[in-house]
Amino acid sequence: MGNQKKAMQRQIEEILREYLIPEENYIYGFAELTGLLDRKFMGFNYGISIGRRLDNSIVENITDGPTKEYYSHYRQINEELALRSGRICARLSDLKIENVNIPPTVSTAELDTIYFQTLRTDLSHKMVATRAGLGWIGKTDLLITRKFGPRLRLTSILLKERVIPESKPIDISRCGTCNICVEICPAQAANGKMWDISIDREEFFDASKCRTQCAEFGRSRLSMDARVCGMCVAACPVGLESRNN
Ligand code: B12
Repeated sequence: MGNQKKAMQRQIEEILREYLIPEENYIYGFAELTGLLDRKFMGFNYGISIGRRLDNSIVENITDGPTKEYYSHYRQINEELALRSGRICARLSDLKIENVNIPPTVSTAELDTIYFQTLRTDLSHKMVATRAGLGWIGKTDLLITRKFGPRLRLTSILLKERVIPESKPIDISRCGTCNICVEICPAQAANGKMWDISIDREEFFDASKCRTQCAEFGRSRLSMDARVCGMCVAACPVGLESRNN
């Protein structure tokens, strides 16, 4: 890679370190996405995956269902991710690095209209994260990272140019025989099958069962028209182990 691209790469890492603070709350990585994205992202074959950890004490209060505290926490983390990735994209544009900022999630209204049938949006942040080598997909379809387990929320920035360091994608699950999230899922949405990049979500996880349960918890526990649960996030032993990271 030419010196100019190497210099550009260093500048990108400096910008990320400047905005993704405090460092202990963030992970990020670089993804090669050629051939993996929706046509609407034509030409954007590279990505930056960014993960922001959730507060352990709030996650661990999710025992038999979501709490109001968890709901406002994950919305606050969405806002923080959107703000930080927005600022990073502005700096990348200053350097004439073409980029697309993909928002952390979609609204409940969009979930219930545009994405109602498929529960599939234009870009899977988890896919960018596995391509960046940040983690694998667990049995209840969460990204599991060594640093935070599934206790994180994600966002992604797409890039046109290969001004990113090489990354080592993770293609198969490292959950082994653990079935804790499968058993604790109140919707019984997972069948325990292990993920790898050749199998589709539907083969191991029923997202519509998950949504129905999330909606029911929104009504019964938060008196809100919200989709929230988090029991799989809280129960994962990799997340428990990650507390001291
Ligand atoms: C639609 C959606 C939902 C739906 C459906 C959930 C689902 N599992 O599909 C509902 C409303 C039910 C939901 C619920 C929740 N959600 Co939600 N949701 C989304 C949203 C907006 C789109 C996901 C999407 O398009 N899925 C389509 C399917 C096909 O892809 P996928 O599920 O992302 O994952 C597949 C690919 O990544 C693929 N893959 C991975 N690597 C590779 C590599 C290659 C080469 C290939 C081919 C494929 C591949 O493997 C996965 C399985 O097939 C994302 C935000 C986003 N844009 O990613 C947040 C997101 C997935 N949700 C998130 C969370 C935290 C939740 C909840 C825990 C929140 C809560 N409500 O309490 C629950 C439970 C989630 C669960 N166990 O999955 C986080 C996940 C963080 C993590 N640690 O993984 C995300 C990323 C939001 C964020 N910004 O952090 N959600």
